Amino acid sequence: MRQYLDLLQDILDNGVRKDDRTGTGTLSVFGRQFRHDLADGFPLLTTKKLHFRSIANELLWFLRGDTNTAWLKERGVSIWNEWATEEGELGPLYGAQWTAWPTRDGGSINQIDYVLDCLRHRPDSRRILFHGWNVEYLPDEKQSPQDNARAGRMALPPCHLLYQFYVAGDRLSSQLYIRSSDSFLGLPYNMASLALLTHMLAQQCDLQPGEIVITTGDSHLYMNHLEQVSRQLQREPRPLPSLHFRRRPENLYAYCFEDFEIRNYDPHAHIPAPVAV
Ligand code: THF
Repeated sequence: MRQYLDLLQDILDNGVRKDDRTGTGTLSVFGRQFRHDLADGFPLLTTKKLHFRSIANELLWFLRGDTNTAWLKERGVSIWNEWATEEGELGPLYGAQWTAWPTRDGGSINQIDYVLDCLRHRPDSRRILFHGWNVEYLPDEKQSPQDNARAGRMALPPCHLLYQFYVAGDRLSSQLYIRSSDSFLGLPYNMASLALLTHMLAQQCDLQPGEIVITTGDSHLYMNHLEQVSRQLQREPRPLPSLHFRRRPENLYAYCFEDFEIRNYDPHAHIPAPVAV
């Protein structure tokens, strides 16, 4: 995960001071990419302890098509609370667009099923992707996340929005485009989440996990994360953990947190940082 630390250093060295929607202020660079071969281990950061329970349950929640925080709360996951209404509603973001993109006839399209079908029957396709940027449901930028959710719009526009898959031989690779990358808090989550999804799709489609590629647009560090970033950069990365499945669920939607086992995760201590809302 040297490349992740190199990106943090790159932003510190080359970042331009920019204001942002949350009023926190950032250092920002534009357009970066890094890759990781899943054969070299599961990309869960070792230079600070990450909450794999939050990462895995968030992905399962997306795959449920769920956009209410209640299911996450039952599992002790609080990472979406700040943007939700009192009823836990977030509007039609991630999970809704992934599994139930609304169609003009009042129906919906499950983009994840489309990806599964491609991987099984047309693995050479150059169209194996799903997308979260449904312009009709983007928030009104003048309103709060909660008011947008109440009006049936997304509380936040998707940050990680385009997922593309690629099969060569029996190896499944994936690439994720992140338009706005909170590089200290969000990016480590996105990286582990993409890796987990790639492992799950590979297990379901009888493929081997290949590489993950992450491409970031506005790649920033919040001004109130800089001290934490310096602390992290002083740490030496440790060997990566590995991911094992305890069973093969009958389909992609039947996984639960207990199906995943992270072995040999020996990170440096967690570094707390405030999330910009
Ligand atoms: N907004 C901002 N400013 N950054 C983000 O990364 C982000 N997201 C999602 C939506 N809006 C965002 C929410 N994802 C944490 C991690 C991911 C989040 C939100 C918050 C966070 O605070 N992580 C802590 C631990 C918290 C926990 O696990 O309980 C950490 O130290 O990693 C990115 O998609």
